[in-house]
Amino acid sequence: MHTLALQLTPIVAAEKSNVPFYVAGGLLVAWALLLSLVIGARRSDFPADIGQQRGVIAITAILVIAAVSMAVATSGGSTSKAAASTQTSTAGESASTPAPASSPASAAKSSLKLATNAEGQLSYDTKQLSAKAGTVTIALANSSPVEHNVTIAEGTKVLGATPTFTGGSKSVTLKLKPGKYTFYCSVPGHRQAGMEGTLTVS
Ligand SMILES: [Cu+2]
Repeated sequence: MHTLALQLTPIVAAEKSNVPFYVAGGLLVAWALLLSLVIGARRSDFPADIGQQRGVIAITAILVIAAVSMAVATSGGSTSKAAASTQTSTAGESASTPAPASSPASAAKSSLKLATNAEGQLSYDTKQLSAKAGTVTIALANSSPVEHNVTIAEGTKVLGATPTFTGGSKSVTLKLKPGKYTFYCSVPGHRQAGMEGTLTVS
């Protein structure tokens, strides 16, 4: 019985601001002290029979339930306040989340158009191309009678190329990070003749 009183005392002390719980807990502590100090000290054979034992258990159970339910009832108020503030902060987060989610750089798609010289000169119509980082498609239109392609390289590393063809249009699609790339025609002699340029990805 001493043990019961000692275990309950800190709980009551921690909830002093809570009057109903304090009353219920105080009754429980008082009951435990009554049992252990008064009855237990005076009657060494207590509880003497099963009836007394059941009575003690019943009263103790009622007081424990009362104390616990008071604790639950009063802490329930602060719990719902905590839940409300959690919901508020969650709503704040979800409101700000779509902004970064809607603008990932890797989702950008760029479509570039490039054309060869229709008269058969060894040149493209531009020496400068630019695109957003992400998926980059370069379509080459070659209406000259000479076969051409467009090859994309980073330094000396070839990343991709269209087929070598004449007539119509062919394209190459690459995933590119920001940086400077070169584009050129890999048909022998064409790059040296001027079929090259810079692709800037930002
Ligand atoms: Cu060419």
